[in-house]
Amino acid sequence: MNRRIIVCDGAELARLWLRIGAGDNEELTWVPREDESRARPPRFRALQGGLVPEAILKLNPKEGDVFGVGSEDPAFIRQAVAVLTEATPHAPILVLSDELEPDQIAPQRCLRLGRLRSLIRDDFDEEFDHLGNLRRVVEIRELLESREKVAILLQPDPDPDGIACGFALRTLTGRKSPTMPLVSFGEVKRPENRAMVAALGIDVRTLTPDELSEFDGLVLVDVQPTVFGENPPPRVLSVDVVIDHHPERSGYDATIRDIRPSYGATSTILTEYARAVRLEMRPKLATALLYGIKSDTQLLGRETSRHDIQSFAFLHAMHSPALLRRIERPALPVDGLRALGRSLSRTRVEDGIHMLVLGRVREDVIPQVADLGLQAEGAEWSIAAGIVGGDLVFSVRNVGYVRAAGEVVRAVVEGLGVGGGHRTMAKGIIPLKAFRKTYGRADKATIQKALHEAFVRAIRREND
Ligand SMILES: [Mn+2]
Repeated sequence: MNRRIIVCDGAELARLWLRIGAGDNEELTWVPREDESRARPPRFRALQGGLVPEAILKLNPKEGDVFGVGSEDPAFIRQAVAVLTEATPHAPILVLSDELEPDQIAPQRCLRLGRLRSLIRDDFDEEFDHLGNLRRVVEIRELLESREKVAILLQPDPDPDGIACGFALRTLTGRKSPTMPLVSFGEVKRPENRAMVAALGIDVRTLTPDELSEFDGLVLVDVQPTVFGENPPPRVLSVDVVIDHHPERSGYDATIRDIRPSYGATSTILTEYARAVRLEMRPKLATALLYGIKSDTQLLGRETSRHDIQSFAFLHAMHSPALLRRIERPALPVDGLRALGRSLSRTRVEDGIHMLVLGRVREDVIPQVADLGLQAEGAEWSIAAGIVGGDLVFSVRNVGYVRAAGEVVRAVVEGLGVGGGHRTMAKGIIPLKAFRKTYGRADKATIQKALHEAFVRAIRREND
């Protein structure tokens, strides 16, 4: 193993080095200051003859060894660097000092300056952050402990962030669904969100505001009470716990509120809770929270904080890739594949647009086909369209360096339906009735032509 040769300036620093755990591969040396000669720190040896090249050569430095120099005295550091460079011209040197400024030392081929204080300080700060989160969890647990039945209320049409947080909070309080169900005033609608609850086996019960009276505890995650309209039910106005990352709202009471608008996802808050109490993070929970962060931040794109990135990294090591794939790539039904096949047999890329019109399909097939369509050579835009119930539904993807997909889709559906999205992903819905009124019919050829022209117009309009 390559050695680290450590040179400490004085006994104080040498003792600090021991305190924080000197490594087995470290050769520990120190240079006593005046009147320190008898205070040799254990395991350290004094540089024989002081800080001179001969003393370094006596340590028998080999190719591959590296040096660490710790001191708060710029003169000592300059001398040490000069001595080390003379003894072993190519050895890398790490200088650890809080006092030295980079311009106080001559440029070296392979030298890095580290701050001893911040190296230790950052760890302290992180521990105190964990402690703050631990306090939250303790408070929440104590508050809910004596309650028989607690509702975890999500926003209507719950999204992955909310679902993951409900699941995490229930795990953190040691409860199961009978005494702490996830509830919502509206059902889980979006196909990707349905895929998530199906893959994870999480139940979200739809109930009316009146039905909240059967609970003696109420927690809101990823949502705040005043979201529920002008006159939210009284039970919602007075809640036990609110955990959210949306901007803080007023006009409601909560015994505990933890609102962190700088966070990209509430799942990040729950991940920090879990870490603070050293919760055993099972793959299923890790996957849910990871997907919560991923979908709320558009894969760490918009509105992402360092907290989100740290939590994402933590969860990534523990999640189940197979489970995540099942959520993001739900199994395609055979008739959906046949519809794709028919559409692919006539496919072409025109004006950088690759459009696949599928006819009547299950809704979750459409976004997956849109993902696939973008792989066509020459495609800057991919559009997959299908008929779901009484609507024409289409998913849009683009390569990212063109106009924002959300804006283009809004222009396409203007006056006809609803739509929107982000930079590279968007979705539009046009009721077939409205489509027929404008274009006469709603067969595949008409849809293909109408959407193509509308997209060309919208993309060009955006470019003006
Ligand atoms: Mn959220």
